[in-house]
Amino acid sequence: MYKTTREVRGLSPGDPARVRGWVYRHRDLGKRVFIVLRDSEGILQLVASEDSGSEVLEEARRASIESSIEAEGIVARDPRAPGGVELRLKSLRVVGRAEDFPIKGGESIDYLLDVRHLWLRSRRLTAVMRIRDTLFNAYRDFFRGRGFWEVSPPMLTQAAVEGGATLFKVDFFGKPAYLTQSAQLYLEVLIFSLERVWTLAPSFRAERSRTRRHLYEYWHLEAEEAWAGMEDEMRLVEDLVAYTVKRVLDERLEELELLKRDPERLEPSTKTPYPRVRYSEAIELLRRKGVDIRYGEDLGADEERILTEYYETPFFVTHFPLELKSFYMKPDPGNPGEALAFDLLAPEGVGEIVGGSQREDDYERLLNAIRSRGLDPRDYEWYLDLRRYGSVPHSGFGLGVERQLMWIAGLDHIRDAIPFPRFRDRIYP
Ligand code: NSS
Repeated sequence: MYKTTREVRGLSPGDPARVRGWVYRHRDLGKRVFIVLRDSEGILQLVASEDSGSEVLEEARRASIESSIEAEGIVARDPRAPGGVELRLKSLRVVGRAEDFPIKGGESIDYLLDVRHLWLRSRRLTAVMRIRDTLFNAYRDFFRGRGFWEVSPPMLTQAAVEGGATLFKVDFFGKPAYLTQSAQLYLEVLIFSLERVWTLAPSFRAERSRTRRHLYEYWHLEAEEAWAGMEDEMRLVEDLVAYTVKRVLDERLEELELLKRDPERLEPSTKTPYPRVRYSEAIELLRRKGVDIRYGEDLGADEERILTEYYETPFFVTHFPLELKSFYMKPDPGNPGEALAFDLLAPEGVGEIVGGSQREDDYERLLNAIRSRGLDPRDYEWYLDLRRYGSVPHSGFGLGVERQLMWIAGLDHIRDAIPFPRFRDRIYP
């Protein structure tokens, strides 16, 4: 039976153990060879010495960086070893010897992106991927606990949800089709039978802006609820985000530490409610800070970053001017120029991670909204049907998984929140 590096660290000196993994570091001191072994759980020092026998010593010399190896030895304490434990080798086998590994440290980001398939072995990216896994599990547990149904909307679609500018066109047997920007319209269909639904799937955006928080393909967590207003939806979103942050703090402290991410910064975000600020107030806050912005203008990344300086947890910006938002959003009955819409902004400069709203549930008003944005109502016939047959007040939201992960893991660029990022006009492996 093989043990993981983590399990070996839990053994006592003198215990035998078998391990396998990849060579993370290699140091040949002649009479002794030190190998740091990496597996999915961490790292462990292996030592081959004259006591191991000349064959083991020879094999240890051959074990170049990133070779895969199997080894057997006796656990010993050594304060100089990472984690204070090492394995004194009795046997060693190189399974797949690595050629000279192209990543040695200090390479440029451009180069590292070219070898992303190898870079993903780094401890830093491994830690991020492990946190990502925890998030995915936490999303599912949260929604199951709340009685939501998980559904599977399509990726190939016929119409825009979030505006035509970012649509990826696909040649669908000579006719145009698009990659989905959001599952929302399909989730709206499904609430008429299941009432509360959610999904976690890729969304695609042909973003013209190259920023550190935009991908062409990202993972989108979306939910939709019948009988829910904007306030209900905001409470759902803050509960979801607080729950998932708590799960990461409970399960992924080692990873956060490896990423030099201070858990104390995340702790306040495990508590709700999160602050709420109206768009009009946000404009005032920004103007007081000397930002040249007027009511009616959108909040860009820079404006969002300045707003995040006021809060140490995520916070909502609500009631945006209607014309800034998509056709499906319901106007505030008390203030018809504003949408019952909210964004959730993550602190520490990250900005928007969630966009949500109450949906327009009136047939005529929705039709007018579609027309007034220059969209073709024929493309939205089936969507309009939902308002013809038993329409119901409802709300929903979408969360960008990589955006949330960027914030939680303290990443300065979204590319490292997903194993194979699609950005900057490139498709890496
Ligand atoms: O455009 S959104 O703000 N809203 C929607 O798509 C709604 N139809 C969702 C819904 O109500 N069901 O996108 C939602 C989130 C946004 O807050 C970001 O966190 C993320 O999706 N997002 C992105 N992440 C990474 N890269 C790109 N390009 C991107 N665009 C949006």
